[in-house]
Amino acid sequence: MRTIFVGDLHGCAAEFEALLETVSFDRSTCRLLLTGDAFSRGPEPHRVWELILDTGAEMVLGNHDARLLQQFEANDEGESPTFKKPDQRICFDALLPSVDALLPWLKAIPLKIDEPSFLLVHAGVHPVDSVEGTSRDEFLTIRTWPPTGGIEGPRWHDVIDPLADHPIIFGHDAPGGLVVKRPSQEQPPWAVGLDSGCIYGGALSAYLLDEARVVQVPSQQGGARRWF
Ligand SMILES: [Mn+2]
Repeated sequence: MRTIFVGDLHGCAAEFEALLETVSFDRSTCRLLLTGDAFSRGPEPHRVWELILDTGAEMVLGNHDARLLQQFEANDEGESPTFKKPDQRICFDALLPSVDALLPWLKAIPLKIDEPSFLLVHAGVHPVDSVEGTSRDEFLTIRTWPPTGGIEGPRWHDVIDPLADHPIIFGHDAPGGLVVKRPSQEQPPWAVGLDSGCIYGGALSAYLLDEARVVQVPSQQGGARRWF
């Protein structure tokens, strides 16, 4: 089996399909894993959901997925979900017809997938306390270290010691862009950050673990979709 990671989709289904084709994805021979933030903000959240079902993709929970889960849980309990931005309601409404399958799927998504050959998280891990000492909020949103709450400054992966033979794959940091950190040119990466800002007009990125190689397709969003 090949192992393929894909970065933050944010509803960019067309780019997801293009990337799957570019890497010759085949469900019978490939394991597909997503860095999270699959649906929110973008143009086609429901098409992304269909592609997740078609491909059998696994995923770690992103901060946007966590919020979406909260909204669907509120709705499920007969309460009114809270929408802080208009695009959140658009995404919720688009996915609502599939809520019976989507809600249990979202509830079951882990904060990390930690295996002998990789660690997959949405945002990152605590650079001092490592995986065991990482809080839920840090798995979902960590970016700079020391934490600033902003997008400027050194990142957690600028500080952390590499895990031996165990690359950390993550997303979340579109402002930081694609990250590929290697101990040396000849060695495979120990850190791979795959949020290359597809929703903001950047690119959608995949990492092929077995080939230790990044593959990208260009965004089709034209940089025009900015709802926040
Ligand atoms: Mn995120």
